[in-house]
Amino acid sequence: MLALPVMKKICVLGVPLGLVIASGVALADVTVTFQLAEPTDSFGQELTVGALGFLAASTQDDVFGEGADLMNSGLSVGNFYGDDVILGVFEVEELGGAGSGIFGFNGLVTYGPSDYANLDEDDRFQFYWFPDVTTIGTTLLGGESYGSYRSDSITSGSTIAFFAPADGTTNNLFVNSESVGGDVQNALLQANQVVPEPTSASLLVMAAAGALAARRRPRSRDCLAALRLG
Ligand SMILES: [Ca+2]
Repeated sequence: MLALPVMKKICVLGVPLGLVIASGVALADVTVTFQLAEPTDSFGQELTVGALGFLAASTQDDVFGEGADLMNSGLSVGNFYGDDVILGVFEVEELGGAGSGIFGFNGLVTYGPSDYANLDEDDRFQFYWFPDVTTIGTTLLGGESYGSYRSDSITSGSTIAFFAPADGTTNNLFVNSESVGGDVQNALLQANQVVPEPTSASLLVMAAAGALAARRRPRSRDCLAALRLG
């Protein structure tokens, strides 16, 4: 019976049946089947099953947050860091099933035209992966190892490059390293970046805040003493 309202919608809009995708996906939604095969950690070793990565979009400029920009970002769909927003979170699995020996990310990203502020067609996409993060929602802190990748070119098997596709379209975005016969250099899929530790300047600010709090403490004790005396 679920099919009835959909059929009615098709008649009203005059849209060909072929444009209606799987249930739960509205006509104007963007869908991207994303796959990235054989990313590696900082040593060039295969990631372990369960390690997380995310696909992000930059909604207002052409650059993505890197390094310290990622500090305190929560690793969940819909979270913004600056003007960049996380569209999908994936975990490493054995692509092609157990025994294939090929590890990577694979999943579907779907969003509607008004799901994310300022996200428009042709906004840039970028993928990040975190060899040591396995819990969705993790807050990224200093010292976290990560890699990031995007390309303006459409690589083999893909229908789009790393740009937001048009509303209502279904797309493939595949990234396959040379180690699995793809056309992306292995070195580009190595996690060779680190979220920096807090700088000495920010530590000074924290120390100053601590000193201020310490100065306030005796005063509050004085108030308590005055209350008791009163
Ligand atoms: Ca940006």
